[in-house]
Amino acid sequence: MVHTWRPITAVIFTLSLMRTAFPLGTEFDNLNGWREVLGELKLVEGAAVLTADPTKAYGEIRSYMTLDIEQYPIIEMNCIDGDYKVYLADTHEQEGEIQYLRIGHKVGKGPARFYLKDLTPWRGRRNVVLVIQTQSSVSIDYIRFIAQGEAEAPIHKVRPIPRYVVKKSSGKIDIDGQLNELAWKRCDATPPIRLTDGHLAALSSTTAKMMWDQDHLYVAIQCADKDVFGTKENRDDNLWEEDVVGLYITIPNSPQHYVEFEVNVNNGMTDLLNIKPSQGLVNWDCRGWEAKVFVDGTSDNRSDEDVGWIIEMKIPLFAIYAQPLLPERAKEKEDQWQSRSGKRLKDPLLAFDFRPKAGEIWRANFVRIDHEKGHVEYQAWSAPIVQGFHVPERFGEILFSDEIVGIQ
Ligand SMILES: [Ca+2]
Ligand SMILES: [Ca+2]
Ligand SMILES: [Ca+2]
Ligand SMILES: [Ca+2]
Repeated sequence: MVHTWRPITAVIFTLSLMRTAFPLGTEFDNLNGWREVLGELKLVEGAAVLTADPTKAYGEIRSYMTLDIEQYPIIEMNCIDGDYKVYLADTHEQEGEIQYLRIGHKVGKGPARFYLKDLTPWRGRRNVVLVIQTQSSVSIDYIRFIAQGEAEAPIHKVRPIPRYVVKKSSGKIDIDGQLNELAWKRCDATPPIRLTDGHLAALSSTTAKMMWDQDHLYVAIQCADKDVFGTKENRDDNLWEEDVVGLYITIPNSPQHYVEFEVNVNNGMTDLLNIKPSQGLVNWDCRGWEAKVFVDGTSDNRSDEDVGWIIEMKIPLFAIYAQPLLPERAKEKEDQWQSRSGKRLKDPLLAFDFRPKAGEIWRANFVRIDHEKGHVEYQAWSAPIVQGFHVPERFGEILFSDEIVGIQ
């Protein structure tokens, strides 16, 4: 029987909207009959979401599985009934300028390993995708990534949830995009946040700080950025289509509801109330939210080299804890109150104090989408690991402390 190879790229594993690298030991199984599998394949421990679409031609797919080729020197596959070729492709350049590196060819069924040799010119590339070209009859049983010398590759560990201690501000904070207040100088920053898989360091560094006082949460985010990019500037624009930073906050007793604040380089501000993951009510506006952006560079010239941008903001705590979905929380409090007093209140949200207490933990995440001359990077303080940013169960923890910044 004479086989004919299908035109380039029978299957590419893609992740829509974001790039992800799969941790060592990640194994894709249940790929039998992958022709029909167009939906999601969830991997163990939430490592990633895999979407296989063998019908699509290469150029139609806009985002790809990213491989860290330093980390995965061996690709092991099992092919049930046919031949296949395996390539690496570099998609860093504009579409149409994709480079291929053929790394293996297997004829006939059975498992095979592909050793990534002579990768010198490919090292350090960050847009490497895995391309598997098959004949029409092939089924892939599994694909795994194994480190050289580690045939028994350890199952990856899910990134732990980070915690940030939010201390009290030691003085007045002017929301002017300058972090020259003593309190900011004394306030600890997060380590540079990583790509959304939680493993790869970001090209453009992002760090965040938070403080609070009786009524407000203060947030400072510092973004290194050689290509500060943004055209949008109106309230509630789709800022996530350009350079943007975001902050998600959820509160106790309301785990699936969270507020979202987005700010871009032109001081565009977008706020939403998410009633469940990715269902944001953009009409929700946070009264009293202030944000000021300082850009060290030019957001209207992409040919020069910029330094970065800073976001300083102040969020009224009331607007978060009294957001419209909180009546459940208020009802709980009111029921307790009624059982003691025998009365009911007209507006329990106003009557009870929902401010965070010292020792209380809320959930939050800082995220960033960074465009840099055609390359897009998705970053998160607490790695969502699965697709997209809207994974409230993966938000980090912010612990409200009575301690004042800079005072031990
Ligand atoms: Ca300031
Ligand atoms: Ca809004
Ligand atoms: Ca610029
Ligand atoms: Ca940028």
